[in-house]
Amino acid sequence: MRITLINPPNVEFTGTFRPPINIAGLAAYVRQFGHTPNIIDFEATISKHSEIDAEKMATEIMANNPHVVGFSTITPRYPLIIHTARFCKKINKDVIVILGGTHVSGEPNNVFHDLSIDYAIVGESEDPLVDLLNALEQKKDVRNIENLAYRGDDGQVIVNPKRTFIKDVNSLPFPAWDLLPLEKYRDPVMFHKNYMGINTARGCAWDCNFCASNVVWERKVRMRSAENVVEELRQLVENYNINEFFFYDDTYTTHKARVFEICELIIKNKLDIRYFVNLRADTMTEDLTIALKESGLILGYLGVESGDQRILDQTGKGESKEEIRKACAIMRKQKLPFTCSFIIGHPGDTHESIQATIDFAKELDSDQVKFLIATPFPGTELYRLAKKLGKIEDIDPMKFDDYTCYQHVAVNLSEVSDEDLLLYQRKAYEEYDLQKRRIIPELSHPAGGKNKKEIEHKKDSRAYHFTGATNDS
Ligand code: B12
Ligand code: SF4
Repeated sequence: MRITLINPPNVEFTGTFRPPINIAGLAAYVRQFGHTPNIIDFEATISKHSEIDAEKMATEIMANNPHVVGFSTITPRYPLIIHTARFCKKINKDVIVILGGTHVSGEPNNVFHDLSIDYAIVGESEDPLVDLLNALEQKKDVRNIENLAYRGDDGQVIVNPKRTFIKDVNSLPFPAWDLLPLEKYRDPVMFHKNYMGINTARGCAWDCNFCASNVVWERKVRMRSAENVVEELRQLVENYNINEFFFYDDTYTTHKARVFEICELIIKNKLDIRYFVNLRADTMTEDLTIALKESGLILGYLGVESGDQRILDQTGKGESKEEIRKACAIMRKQKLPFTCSFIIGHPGDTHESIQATIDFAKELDSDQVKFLIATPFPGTELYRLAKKLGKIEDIDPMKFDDYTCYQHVAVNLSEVSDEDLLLYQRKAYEEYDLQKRRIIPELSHPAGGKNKKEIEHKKDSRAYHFTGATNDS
């Protein structure tokens, strides 16, 4: 079967493009079973909001005459996917349209409100996708395929039971890099030239109330071996001349022994690479920081979430402010740059607790910050809470484009108003910037010449970095 896998465009523009290794992995997988995948990465090719045109996208998708079109779905992109799918069906009513990814895994019942969607696959999708393509090709009944969601005869959505997870994640093929527009993957702030994403594990052992990781991976962590990971890096360095990487793992530092092994192998194999990863404060130790830095880590991303211990406890993060302070001190001592990410608008967040978050951000003095607005993504604890409180009872799925964590308060679960949450978000960036200017004397120098430029660059960095980067470990 010919299947075209789609990464829809970002609804906020950040200047960076993240390689969709999820669909590149699926492409590599289905290819092993004789199917013919291709990938269209609209995130990489559409660079302005005004360029988003669902009809044009559908025309490009259908130009390949696929049997199946599969959209990777994160929540804010859902409405655009529906518009595009409608046009695909208009061009060829027989094309099969399927959805997969975190959004559909969280609320499969909610994705069939439009007739242009034929099937959804929930959770880990490699084997269910092959089963679906095989069944469609052989014109067999698809209704017993595990992980499949579909519209039953009476219009009712049926979600089949899930199959067990793939046991050995080393058995997965490397992503189909040959199907990606590799020259497009640029991140002018982080990296020097083209870079690639890599996943060294699936799942996260923790269970934070705002996080959507467990929606797909159910808190089960499966790790690739150090050898397997370094082999993927080696192939990218040697065959594609890519030396810069973003490790997409939820929490890269979960198992220290494996991290040490990967670091050692990178050095032993003389891989000249630079990379950045998501960390957890309570996993950071001095020896680990040194090993990471020596093997090429240029930035660690730390999810701090709140500066108020009561709120922090409520998120289920399982960390204390003291542990976070300690991790930041270690990274500062070892001169490892790091980003701290915070959430404003947690359930129960008050003016005081939000101010405590802003103050904690200033105290931690990370190299960069990110202040997100709390958003109840389908399948998360926050989503269940919002439902329980009756805040999303009659949610219109075509309004999911508000679920960006920036510039919108999709559902307010805090004790302060929507307007105030957005004001606090701005205030947080402003106060952090002001402090940085005081700390870095050359940046606080009266405007003019080089110094002014640096300040502008700093601001730009934030805009790039903090409006679309990824994870929140
Ligand atoms: C890279 C990344 C991005 C990239 C690109 C996303 C992309 N194209 O996939 C960028 C930087 C753009 C991004 C942005 C955002 N992201 Co993001 N991101 C990630 C990250 C770190 C890795 C994704 C990945 O490759 N995972 C590994 C692969 C193997 O897993 P997977 O994507 O789930 O894919 C599997 C299945 O879901 C399925 N599948 C996926 N696609 C498809 C398609 C088809 C057709 C089928 C059948 C199956 C299928 O098959 C795969 C293999 O089994 C995840 C964290 C995570 N752990 O996944 C967050 C994550 C996906 N992001 C998330 C969020 C919240 C965001 C933002 C909404 C908010 C923000 N500011 O961070 C923005 C929104 C941007 C926008 N406005 O559109 C949430 C998802 C919440 C949701 N319901 O949408 C996640 C899960 C983080 C989290 N822990 O909560 N993100
Ligand atoms: S926020 Fe981080 S630590 Fe918490 S569940 Fe998500 S990935 Fe795991």
